[in-house]
Amino acid sequence: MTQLDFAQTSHRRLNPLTGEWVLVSPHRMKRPWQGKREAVPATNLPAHDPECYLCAGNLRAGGQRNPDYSHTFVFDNDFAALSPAARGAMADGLLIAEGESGLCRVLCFSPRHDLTIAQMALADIERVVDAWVEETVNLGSRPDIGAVQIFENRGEIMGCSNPHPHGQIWATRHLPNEMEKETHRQAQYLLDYGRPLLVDYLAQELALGERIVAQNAHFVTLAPFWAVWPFETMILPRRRIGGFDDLTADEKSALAAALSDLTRRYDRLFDVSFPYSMGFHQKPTDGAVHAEWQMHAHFYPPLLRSATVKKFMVGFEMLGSPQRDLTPEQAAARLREV
Ligand code: H2U
Ligand code: ZN
Repeated sequence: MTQLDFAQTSHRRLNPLTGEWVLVSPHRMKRPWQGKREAVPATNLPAHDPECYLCAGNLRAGGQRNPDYSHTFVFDNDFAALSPAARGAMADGLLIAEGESGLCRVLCFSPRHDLTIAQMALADIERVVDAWVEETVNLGSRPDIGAVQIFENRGEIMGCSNPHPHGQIWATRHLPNEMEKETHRQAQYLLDYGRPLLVDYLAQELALGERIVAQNAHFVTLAPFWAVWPFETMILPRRRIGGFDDLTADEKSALAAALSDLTRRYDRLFDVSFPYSMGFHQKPTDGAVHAEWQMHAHFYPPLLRSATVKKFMVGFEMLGSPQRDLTPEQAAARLREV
């Protein structure tokens, strides 16, 4: 094989978790930008906002009143995208559909309207991790739920409806597309090599070091080799952990610490409360063992070169393959240094 110069040559990289390729064009970062600039989010929020539907004691849009909670608070989404009762199916030639049952929950991370994970105390982030464990166990133990997807949309630019620190949990009967791809690819790898894919991947990255952002006793944060978004990262456990329900007390604390570390790095990168969509992939909750599954977090931040210039996924990205300019190695180095 001819040597490939990552920093100079356009190339494509394989995402082994999905089987999809990403186009990397490292020489393009220098191009001029006269396009859209985003607004920088407001930073002077009150600790309690009487108008906020997630603050303690307030009325929600659905008409219910939030309790006077002092740490985390979880409720059924008043405008849920899934209903537990959805049934039925249709198959008419190429027109195929089926009822998709499920539940949507909203998790307030803190009663403080003005905080983000980056600003929360470690002990309070640990309570968020505890809530994720509890939701995984409760939703996952239902016979009609096959997958528990935990996520957070952070910042207006990512479509977040409210600055109050919160995330969502959507639990579905079937595996959503990304979970389906990752389950299939991890299962095939375990069959072929006898070891979980992400355990091998982490070992390779730790040996190289260039894409590692941070690490603690139980978790490693890195810019994946196949990252699509400019500052995309993953948080990976060091040992094989299928899902939230497999975490030990030490690991829960270490996960909270990893989240705190990464979100603070992001905020320092462009000196702005950093927007992203993040979420955890974990083993399906269909009752099977899923020895192939290694739980992990994906962070997908939209910002490219400053607090106001966003990466657009349009044109070739929509019709062909995703494409990136900055290399994951350059992104990891910048996140390591801040
Ligand atoms: P996002 O900001 O990530 O969109 O999440 C907010 C969710 O909260 C959203 O799904 C729900 C919305 O349906 N919500 C309620 O359940 N009750 C409310 O009073 C307002 C918003
Ligand atoms: Zn609030």
